[in-house]
Amino acid sequence: MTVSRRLFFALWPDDASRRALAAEAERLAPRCGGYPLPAENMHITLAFLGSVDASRLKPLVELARAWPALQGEWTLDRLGHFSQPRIVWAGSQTPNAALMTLDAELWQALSRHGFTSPQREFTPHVSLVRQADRAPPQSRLSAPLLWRFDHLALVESQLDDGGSRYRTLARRPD
Ligand code: 2AM
Repeated sequence: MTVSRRLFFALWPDDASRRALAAEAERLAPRCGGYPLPAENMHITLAFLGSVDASRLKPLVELARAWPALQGEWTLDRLGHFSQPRIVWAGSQTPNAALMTLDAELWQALSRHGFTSPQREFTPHVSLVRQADRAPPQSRLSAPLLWRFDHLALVESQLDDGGSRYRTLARRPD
């Protein structure tokens, strides 16, 4: 029997940023419908791999562990709404070159392991509210947030009764 795992590469913010994002999610959920995501789930997905056969996991763990040290910053200052997946998210007004480069480099490395990057453009975002029927009443985050990223993580997503649960399988640095 083949076992598959739902995998993605992501950046996780520090505790203070997570709490600030969770507070924003709590504030927005009643206005947009839907439910706020908890602080521990706040992240930005770089490369979503989807369902991956477990036999392909080892090179992904190695890739994550061998990734060069990261040092970048991202200012989150805007809110948005993806109407199809019904998500309210936080992101930035101006594209972040470091994040775009990191995403492109990651997909380049992943292509050597047979993974193909999606056709659609990468929109860096942190999901705040799921099943959101309405866009946020304003397009600005209530207070801009500076996120310093330094950890690339390979993460497994597991669905349970309470929603998605994320487990870090490898990260660099440890
Ligand atoms: P989302 O927050 O915008 O839904 C685990 O599911 C992570 O992978 C989430 O951050 C989720 O993004 C992202 N994700 C889920 N399905 C995806 C897809 N088809 N393409 C890109 N990212 C996806």
